[in-house]
Amino acid sequence: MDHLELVIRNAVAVTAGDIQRCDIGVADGRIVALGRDLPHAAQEIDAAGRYVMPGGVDGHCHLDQPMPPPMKMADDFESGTRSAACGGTTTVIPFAAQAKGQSLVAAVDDYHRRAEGRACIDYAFHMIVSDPTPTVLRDELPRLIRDGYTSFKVYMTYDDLKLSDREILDVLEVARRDGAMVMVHAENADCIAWLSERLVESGRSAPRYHAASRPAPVEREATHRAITFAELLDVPILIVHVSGGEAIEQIRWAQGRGLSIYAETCPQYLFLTADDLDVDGFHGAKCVCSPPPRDVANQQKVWDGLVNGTFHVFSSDHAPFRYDDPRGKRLGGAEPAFPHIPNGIPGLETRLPLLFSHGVGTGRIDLQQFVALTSTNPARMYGLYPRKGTIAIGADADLVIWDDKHELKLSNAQLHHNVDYTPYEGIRLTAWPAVTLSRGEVVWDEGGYRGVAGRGQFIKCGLPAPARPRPKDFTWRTALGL
Ligand code: DUC
Ligand code: ZN
Ligand code: ZN
Repeated sequence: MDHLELVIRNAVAVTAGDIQRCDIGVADGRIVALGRDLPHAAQEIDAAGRYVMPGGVDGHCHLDQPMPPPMKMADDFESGTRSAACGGTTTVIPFAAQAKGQSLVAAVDDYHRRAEGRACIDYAFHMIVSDPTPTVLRDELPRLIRDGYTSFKVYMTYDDLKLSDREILDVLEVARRDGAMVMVHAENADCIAWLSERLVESGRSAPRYHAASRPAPVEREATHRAITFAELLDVPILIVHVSGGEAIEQIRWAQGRGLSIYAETCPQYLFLTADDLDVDGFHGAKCVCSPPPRDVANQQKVWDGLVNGTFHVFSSDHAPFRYDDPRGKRLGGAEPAFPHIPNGIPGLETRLPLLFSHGVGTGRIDLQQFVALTSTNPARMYGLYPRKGTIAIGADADLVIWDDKHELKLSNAQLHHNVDYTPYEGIRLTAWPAVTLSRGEVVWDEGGYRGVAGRGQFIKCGLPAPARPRPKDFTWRTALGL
């Protein structure tokens, strides 16, 4: 056995596959031994029968993403990864976003500069493809996929990011050929523009009308359209931040037809409703995100989707903007009309404690489902498994020791992001990480944040696990040579 640098004793080690009592031995930042009565190590942590899980993998968060000035994200790689670590996440995958007219390689290079020396936990990159020029499709995208950037997001809305249907098909064709994973933001841009114009013209410009401008059918239609594109090209896609029952119906319909349609949801669709945008003053802006939170019946449908396997990943979609800030929610005035309010809410640090407390703690999901949704599946989906997302010999020692008897009322004062609010203020929790370890080093324990900016490493992604040989069984695919 390798010389052990750290042993975590008396763990109840939970993976997506099983639960076992064991000690966990670590050397060189990796798990090298699992068993009872491991030899003494220089550093020992007694987990005392607590659950020990793979660290969270947040497969959807936005950090220091370039924005049209003066808009600015509140968290960079330093504050964002600090906050993630304190909430039990040990790998983040934010987005290198291509601006229209920009080379995709330049966007990735710029994003590396933003991350360099700042992260305290490991990170990989997705890309956002907003300008799929012939050069991007032919040269840049294939090269970047080979170089470890194997997933990218396409938008069906937002003027500065959205692709036409034809462009989405072009991008899916590359993903199919090279085995990449495409994440889709599914909302119908024209419907949103039309509804927003009507609402503002009639004086309905308060934050609560953000929800009215993007009702469920707008998401349902785009979800169905994205599924149709994936079917045409026979390529897996992941529909991100699914907000409620109507989009879920489309996804289940597609999954029932045997299509490889994967789905993600986020805390805002379990813990917020449109009523949270409909509060006194301008405070509703704190919950402006897209798609918007729906109602209690839709929250239940999202819980059902987590329980019954419709959803594969549970991410934060952390998109941090300060509330009381002209670069944040008060962009362009003290109370801007809803179409000008930056979309997005913070959630990196609260993602795991919220789902553990209200999912596992209430018996809705079990411990293994929790690990699968928050760590193992995103690691698989984005080609980081088994280095990340599990407790196994050879895996990175990214581990969370949970305190599942930790009663608290959530308050922004206890969080470590750089945002001046949490949309989950006052929610009661029953669990919080006692210790977070990143490659065997403690980055959080009950005494506080222990990480160091710059210790986090960039990790290249392999090809996603869902990629599989494509059958040639339908005439239009055969005609296209797919
Ligand atoms: N919606 C997005 O599409 N991205 C970031 C945040 C949000 O609300
Ligand atoms: Zn999105
Ligand atoms: Zn997002």
